[in-house]
Amino acid sequence: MALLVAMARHWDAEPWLERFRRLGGDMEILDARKPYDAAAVTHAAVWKPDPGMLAGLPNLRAIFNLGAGVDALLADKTLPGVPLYRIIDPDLTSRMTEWVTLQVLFHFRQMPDYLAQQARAAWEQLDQPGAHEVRVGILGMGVLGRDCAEVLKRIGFQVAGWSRSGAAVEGFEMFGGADGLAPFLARTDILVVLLPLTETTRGILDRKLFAGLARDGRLPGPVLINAGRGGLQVEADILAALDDGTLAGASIDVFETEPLPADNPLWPHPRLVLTPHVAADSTPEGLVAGIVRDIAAFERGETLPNLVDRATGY
Ligand code: NDP
Ligand code: OXD
Repeated sequence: MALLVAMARHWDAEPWLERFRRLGGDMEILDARKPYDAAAVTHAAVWKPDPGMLAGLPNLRAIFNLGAGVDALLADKTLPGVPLYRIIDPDLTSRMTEWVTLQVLFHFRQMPDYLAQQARAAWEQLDQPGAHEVRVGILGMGVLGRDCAEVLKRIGFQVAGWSRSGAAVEGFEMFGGADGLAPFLARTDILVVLLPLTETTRGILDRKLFAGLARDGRLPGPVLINAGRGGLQVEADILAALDDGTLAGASIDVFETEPLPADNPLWPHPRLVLTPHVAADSTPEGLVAGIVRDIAAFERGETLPNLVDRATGY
């Protein structure tokens, strides 16, 4: 067996190769940046490899994506039809929950206002609602959304979720599909977005959706938190909604164009918190052991929970 490790040029491949070599047992580890025998490759571990690269591997048996989202990979129309697996891993999940909880609390505890007050040395104590008075809605109640929901509920927020199926998630009010979106938004003060980018979800975060968020809550206005994908959001609509008060604030980790150009008007907005697609980093320390286990389980013919459904695109 030989595992080809291929990733976007801005990723440092060395620590991944080193860890796969250390933990990969008998598996030969091939570096996609150097010449290799394409016919020898049986498995591939990839993050945004050059389009077309995987099509040239005649004996490829499975692809392991080094992240949770597979939108970039599925955009390659030459991608071989072998089983494609994504990351489901406690390390990635807890990183996302840290980021989402940080952003929810940042807005809930009015940090944009306090930072502005600090800048002008102003001592003003703002009215602070309790967490139990604030409704968080998680758009995309999958592996990551559910973990965030648990932690936010533990803090005291009223948490509900929206998913494609609307399937029950124990302990949470769930909404499903197109019909469930309006009632879900109408009960949401802080909207956390953890959807995959698919043909159905592209551009979903637009002016119409923002206008549907609750306006009868204890916060000055609705808040948007997006760590899903930049393609979910219409950035001009976010700016317009922040400017006219449809949104009171936002935290965004993912963008239509990454890296976000320095002259993008999102950067300087005072009600926006921006981070450079770091909500939940994939790290070799966190993920390689799990991928090696997955490859072994795949070879034993086991069913893995992280198999991507090519029909739905996630
Ligand atoms: P999952 O596949 O576990 O969950 C996806 C959720 O979205 C499911 O609840 C699914 O519904 C729902 N969903 C999908 N399509 C629709 C739709 N059309 N309408 C309504 N709901 C929909 O994914 P993860 O939780 O593991 O990851 C979510 C995304 O987070 C990734 O795809 C990736 O884009 C992003 N991500 C971002 C990172 C970052 O650093 N910023 C890091 C890691 C991931 P159902 O339950 O019915 O299937
Ligand atoms: C992912 C990401 O999908 O880091 O894992 O964006």
